[in-house]
Amino acid sequence: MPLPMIHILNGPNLNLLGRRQPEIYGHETLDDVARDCAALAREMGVEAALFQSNHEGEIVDMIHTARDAARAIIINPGAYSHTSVAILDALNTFDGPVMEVHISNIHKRETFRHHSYVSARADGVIAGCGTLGYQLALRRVVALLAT
Ligand code: CA2
Repeated sequence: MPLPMIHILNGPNLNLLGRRQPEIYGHETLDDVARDCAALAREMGVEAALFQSNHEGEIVDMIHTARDAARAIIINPGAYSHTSVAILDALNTFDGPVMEVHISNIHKRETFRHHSYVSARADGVIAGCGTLGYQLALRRVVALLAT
C-alpha cells in the first residue's frame, strides 16, 4: 500500500530561502525544509513532497495536481497569500486538509501582509515559527487525516 502523500507548495521567492534576508526568514534553505519534512513524514508513516514556483498559474496547476495525487496540502503562498483569489479558488476545489504556513509572523509586519485570502480555506494557519512551521503543519495534517 502506498503511503499517504502530502504536498508542500511554496510560492514566489521562497527558492531564495536561506540565501537572502536571514534576519526575517532564517538560514535554512528550501532543500533543507524538503529534507526535514520528508524525514519527519517517514517517521509518521506518510510521504511528503515539496514544490515551489514563482508563478501564480503554476501554483494553481500544482493544487490541481494535488487533487488526485495528495491527501493533504501544506502551502506557503508567499506574497500571493495577500493577493490571489485564484489560489483560494483552487484550494476550494481540494477535498483534504489544508494548512497555511508563513515563516515570518505576518501580523507583526506591514499591514498589507495581515490579510491572507488563503486563510479563508485553510484548516489552520502557522505564522512566525520559522521553517519549523512546516514540520508543525505536517504534524497537524497527519492528525487531521487520522480523524
Ligand atoms: O513569512 C512568509 O513565509 C511569507 O509567506 C513570505 C513571503 C511574504 O511575501 C509573505 O508576506 C510572508 C515572501 C517570501 C520571500 O522569500 C524570501 C526568502 C529569502 C530571501 C528573500 C525572500
